[in-house]
Amino acid sequence: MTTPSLVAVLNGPNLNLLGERQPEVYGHETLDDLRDVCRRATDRAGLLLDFRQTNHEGGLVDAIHELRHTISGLVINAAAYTHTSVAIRDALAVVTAPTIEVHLSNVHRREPFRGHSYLSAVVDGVIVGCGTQGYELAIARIARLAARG
Ligand code: CA2
Repeated sequence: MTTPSLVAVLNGPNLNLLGERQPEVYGHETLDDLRDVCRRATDRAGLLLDFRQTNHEGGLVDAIHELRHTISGLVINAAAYTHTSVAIRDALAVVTAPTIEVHLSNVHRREPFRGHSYLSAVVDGVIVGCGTQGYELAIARIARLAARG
């Protein structure tokens, strides 16, 4: 029997506050709820989940380095670092597994600075404005791409 493939979901700064503030932007679900959403999605797809959140840029870079050889797919919401971080972009650029950038909110309907991502050019897909369902969609996409080999 083969071991199921691993999908990592990485969340950046302040996403630990989900559900506590700005529900009109980010919804009512908490980070634990988001983990459950991702767990159900990976279970459905027959994949294993590694779900993390950090408030630190280097923490995201370290996690990408640690995971890059063992994952079959990566979902990343780098939160505010999306709009600032060349370091996270450079780390993602060496990941060979399918990688999907996700944002809960529609970043293009918000302040202009949120419309630019340093990450989008080095990932395989981008999902914005679909709330926590965006993570489900990203995991389904990774399952499809991983099955193609
Ligand atoms: O829409 C997204 O998922 C974002 O990545 C969320 C980031 C924001 O900087 C990006 O532009 C778009 C912010 C995450 C902060 O989340 C909070 C949740 C509740 C209360 C306060 C912040």
